[in-house]
Amino acid sequence: MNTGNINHAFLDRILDGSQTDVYYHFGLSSGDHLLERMRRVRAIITAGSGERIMEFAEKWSTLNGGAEILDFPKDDRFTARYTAGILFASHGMGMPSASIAVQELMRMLYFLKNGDLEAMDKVFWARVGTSGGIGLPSGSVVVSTEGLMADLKPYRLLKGADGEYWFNGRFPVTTCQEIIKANTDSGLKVLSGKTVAGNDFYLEQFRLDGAISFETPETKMDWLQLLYDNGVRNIEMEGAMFAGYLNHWGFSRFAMICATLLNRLEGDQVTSTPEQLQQFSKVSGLVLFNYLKTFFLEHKSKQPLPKDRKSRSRNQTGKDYARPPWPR
Ligand code: R2B
Ligand code: URA
Repeated sequence: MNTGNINHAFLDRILDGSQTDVYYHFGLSSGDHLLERMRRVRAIITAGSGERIMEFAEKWSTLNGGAEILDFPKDDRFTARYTAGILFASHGMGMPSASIAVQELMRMLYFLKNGDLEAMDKVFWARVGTSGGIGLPSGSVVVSTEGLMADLKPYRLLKGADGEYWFNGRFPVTTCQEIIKANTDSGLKVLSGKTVAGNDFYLEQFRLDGAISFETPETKMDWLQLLYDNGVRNIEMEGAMFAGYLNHWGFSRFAMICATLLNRLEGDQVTSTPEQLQQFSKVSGLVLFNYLKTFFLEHKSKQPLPKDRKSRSRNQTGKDYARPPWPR
């Protein structure tokens, strides 16, 4: 973990109880009893839609002998569920929305792990989603090696009138390889490649079918070809930020797994039937679960869960924190 990039000034005050943190978009605060039941979290799985999150949580619960599913109190912005060591959370569409989810999830995780950076680094993060493929048959699954923006540069944000904040969009190589390996015998088409995140489904993905269009068939094809030649295999709307923030904090295990809904070299509109779309969206979930089953289910007995509830941990400021006082 990269302690210099963690906002200790704010987050440590939550640990020592001098302040409560409000995870506003999830409808929860650090004083909520619900969090106390999530201390053993080992993975944070995100996806765009709340419906998928509920499906994932149901499936993981079933695989864990019907483990209890904890509901978050609010779901008008994001939907979140916790079951059997995994926190599942939706993030909506696009980097502005997903960045809110990722920041609040990180704040929760810091609190849940008592600021213990070693324990936090053991947590696996993933985004599972859909995308437009480049030169791939629909239903292929891309495990991203790097998230870039439409100009093939990493994620950045405006720093007021004073320049930009830049992030590193690379996904950890080992995790990407492990996911692909866990799916070798699945019969699914799973491959690695770079991913571009557009800030608009239409303009920044060079579509010709938006209500605004600045491109011609030639400029669109030139852009798609440029992406392909640079190793990009799919286009979505969150990956550059997702990798950028997790790298910033220094996590070592995170991934993005996206199914392709169409081949952008053949068109812009998503014309698949609802049944096909459901199948495409299902395959990225299958790829994720084949990995989760390998690393979080089958290895369970070999990797005892940390005894979070009783732990005292030393954070990077060197201060020893007792478990903070929350209502029981
Ligand atoms: C993939 O699909 C959504 C747009 O339809 C967006 O959230 C994304 O990244
Ligand atoms: N999601 C995207 O962002 N783009 C596509 O083309 C398909 C899904």
